[in-house]
Amino acid sequence: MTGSAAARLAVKCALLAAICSRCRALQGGMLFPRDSPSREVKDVSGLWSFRADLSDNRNRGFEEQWFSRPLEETGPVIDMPVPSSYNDITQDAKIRDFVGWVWYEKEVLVPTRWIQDRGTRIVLRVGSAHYYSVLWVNGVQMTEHAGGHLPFEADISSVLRQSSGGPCRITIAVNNTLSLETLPPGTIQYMNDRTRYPSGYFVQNTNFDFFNYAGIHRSVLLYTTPAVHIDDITVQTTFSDNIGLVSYNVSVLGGSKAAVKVTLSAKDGRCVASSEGLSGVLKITDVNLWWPYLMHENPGYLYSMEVQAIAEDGQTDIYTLPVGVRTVQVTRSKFLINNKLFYFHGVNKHEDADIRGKGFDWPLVVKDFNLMKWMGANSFRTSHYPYAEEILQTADRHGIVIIDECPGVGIKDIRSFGNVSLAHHLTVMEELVRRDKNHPSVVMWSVANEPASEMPPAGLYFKELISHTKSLDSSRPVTFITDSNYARDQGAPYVDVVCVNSYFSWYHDPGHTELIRLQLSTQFDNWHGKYQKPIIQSEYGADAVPGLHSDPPMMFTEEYQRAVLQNYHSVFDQKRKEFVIGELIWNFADFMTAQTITRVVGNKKGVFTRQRQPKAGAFILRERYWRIANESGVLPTWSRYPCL
Ligand code: BDP
Repeated sequence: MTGSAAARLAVKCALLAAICSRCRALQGGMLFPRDSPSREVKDVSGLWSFRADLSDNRNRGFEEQWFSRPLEETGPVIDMPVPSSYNDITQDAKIRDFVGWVWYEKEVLVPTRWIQDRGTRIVLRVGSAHYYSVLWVNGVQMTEHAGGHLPFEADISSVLRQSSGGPCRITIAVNNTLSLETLPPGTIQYMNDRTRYPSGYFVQNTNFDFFNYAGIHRSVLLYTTPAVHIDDITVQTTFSDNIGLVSYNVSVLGGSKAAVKVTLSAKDGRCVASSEGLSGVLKITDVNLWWPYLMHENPGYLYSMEVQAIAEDGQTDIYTLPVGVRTVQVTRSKFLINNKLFYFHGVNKHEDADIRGKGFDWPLVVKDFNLMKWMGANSFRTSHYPYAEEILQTADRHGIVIIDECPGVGIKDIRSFGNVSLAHHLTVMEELVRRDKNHPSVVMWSVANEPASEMPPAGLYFKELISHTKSLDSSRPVTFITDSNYARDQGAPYVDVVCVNSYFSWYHDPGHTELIRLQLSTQFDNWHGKYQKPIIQSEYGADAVPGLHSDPPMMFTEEYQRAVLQNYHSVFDQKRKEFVIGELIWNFADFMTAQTITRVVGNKKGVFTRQRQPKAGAFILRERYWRIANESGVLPTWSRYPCL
């Protein structure tokens, strides 16, 4: 990373140009692409051509317009799988630790009928790319997007029609530079001591520990809709006795007059309710509610809501949305799902695995759900950013409850509480709610993790952020995750549920597990005393290097992790009779971090290794979670934990 002073300035500009996010107003819906009688989906993930722009100013790709011709004509390319982070795919540390623009390209074939039928809209959708993306088709810029964890898309019909049957060359430039205004925030620091660093040397600093994996992390899809199409659907559900109510709103674009028909079918295909018009209420007699895993013998019940938009010329667009009927309610000390007490016994996760980094991977998703169900977990938090939609869909089907978190992690610098940051944070919450509002598994929004909420602007910042989130979705509670020091927290007055992270005997009083019970009880009493709100222990844990043992326990051994958990659990058991409504272990699995002296090839607080093998702590949790689930008395005998 060397270069002249001019190049140095240019690199900063090129990096920062990526994140001076033009916070555009959000337009339209973000329905997950699905096949239907009127729609086709074509997955164009797979192998893409790839080049990191290693030029001193990181800007050669734009100067030489790499998007204007095939990428391999402008220099050497390598194979890059999509979806995947690029960082761990090669043997090159420069690629692993790269900061700046990388270029992806793929030429795909588009069915002729899509092009010839002028009534067909062709949309290109990227599930997510970290962090800032610019998208071209056949050299024409289609869209840009700021934010590494949410989808973006562009209508590419007219560009494809102009190239009359020619190829569809998709180029995506992705920049992982973080600034004080991105979510998460970060800074580029130039190292100016010429006796220690070469000219132009810089590093990217962040205030979160997980590795800043980058690249195209989720599927790239082409899909079609008719010209007059269903753009968005919003459902909200409730019930009374055995009657379920689904209120819906549909937005149709592409034509002024379209008739809308809605039918709701049960799992066996039986139509249980129907309606007409852009909005309405569907009434289901003998409703099957959506229940969390371990709260009912038939969890995750989903209806299918088929929406038809019939244009004046008779062309019909059809979209089918899975719908779960359930309610969520918070009192001063309880969390209720379908009017029944719900206790979160679950995990915090990361999208993280060997080789693929944060790239979406079905085998990993299914394995993780199997492990969560094996250990009796009924919930997880999407720490510290929105996860892939397929993960939420899986949770819907299995009845796993989700706290859906936006990427507001590591907000520690006072400059990240300014108006530009707030505007972007509001936009990200809008994008998140727009994408995830219809998932029954999502029961709460989390707007941030451990921000420096003691700083003067934090109070107003969170007031605005939380009230905006509530205005986007009045049906779910809102929280943010705080650290254990209640005295300096200015966001807590605005949340519905207090979520507290604490690491007693780890970051505080390391080695002293005998202090956990006292300190944890004090933490709970202070928070509840001050805010009179239910509390979730949203993080707690200890690093354990798998296979490292010591008795009496010492830090970093499996025995120590187990001792920490057991001490926390004894306090949870007292306080859950009062106002503690959940416990989420940090972390489900070990995950990669930046290299620092406090991490041994990643964060080892997982109760599973990064390869998903259990440590001693996993068995402690398994026994506990099943015991708690059995207390509710609703479990059918076949599902009971065998040892109890
Ligand atoms: C917590 C953070 C989490 C870290 C954890 C740790 O919320 O992201 O990974 O500390 O240090 O404060 O293990």
